[in-house]
Amino acid sequence: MNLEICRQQFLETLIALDQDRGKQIIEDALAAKLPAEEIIAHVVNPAMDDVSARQTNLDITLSRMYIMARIVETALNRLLLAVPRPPVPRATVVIGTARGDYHGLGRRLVATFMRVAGFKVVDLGLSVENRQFVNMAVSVKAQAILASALLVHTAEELVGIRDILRERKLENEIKFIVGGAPFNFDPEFWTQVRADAMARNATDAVATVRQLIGVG
Ligand code: B12
Repeated sequence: MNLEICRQQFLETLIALDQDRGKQIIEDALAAKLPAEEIIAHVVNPAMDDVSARQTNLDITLSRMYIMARIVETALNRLLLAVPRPPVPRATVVIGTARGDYHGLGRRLVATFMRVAGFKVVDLGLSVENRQFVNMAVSVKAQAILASALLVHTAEELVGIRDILRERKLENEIKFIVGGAPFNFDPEFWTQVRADAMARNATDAVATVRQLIGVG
């Protein structure tokens, strides 16, 4: 078992909608001592990217997509238990998916990569109000808010986070970073929601947050 074989097998399993086999492939990969964070980065993430591209080309129906997403969720839940956590967090970030938006896989990948990179991550989950993002960031003294949106209209609403940060004079302490399909489709869109930055994927998210808040 290596990462490439594992990726191929996992993708075939998603296409075949075989939930039991999906679990087994992840167990086999962990048993073969492949590191959990590598499995996330080189197996689960690219398999999901492949599936997303097919869905965008309308090759996959929504009902099949639901089942695939559940296979990926199960894999992520298992792998998260195996990801090593650094003892002293570098900084704290709050992450969540925009209000009315129930796309969670990308957010969970970003959260995992941030944790692996040494950040404390407070994950508010799906459909988060703008005010909730800011209130939580203040209460845990977070240096950044990371907001995920996969639908154009939920992405547009994120501008409210900027308004609240401005109103409460928190713009110097809390950076605001966005990501998700609408921001990838239109590379200028993040400026419309007046974010401090966007990132295209989980690896770039880590680099962007590090740069913005000045953590090495
Ligand atoms: C899987 C999926 C679903 C699943 C979600 C399951 C789940 N548990 O998440 C289900 C089937 C439930 C679903 C439902 C719907 N979906 Co949908 N879905 C998708 C699909 C195919 C893939 C999304 C995904 O998981 N990608 C894989 C992950 C890993 O990638 P990602 O989310 O983009 O995240 C990466 C980056 O964007 C970035 N990132 C993400 N978040 C963040 C945050 C920050 C801060 C940063 C820095 C980076 C970052 O890093 C991530 C990791 O690399 C997309 C198509 C697409 N191309 O995106 C449509 C898509 C997003 N869905 C769409 C639609 C329309 C819907 C529905 C309205 C369909 C319907 N008629 O009911 C509902 C909406 C439900 C709701 N209110 O949220 C449209 C949105 C169109 C639009 N213009 O707004 C898309 C684009 C499909 C399409 N081609 O039309 N969907």
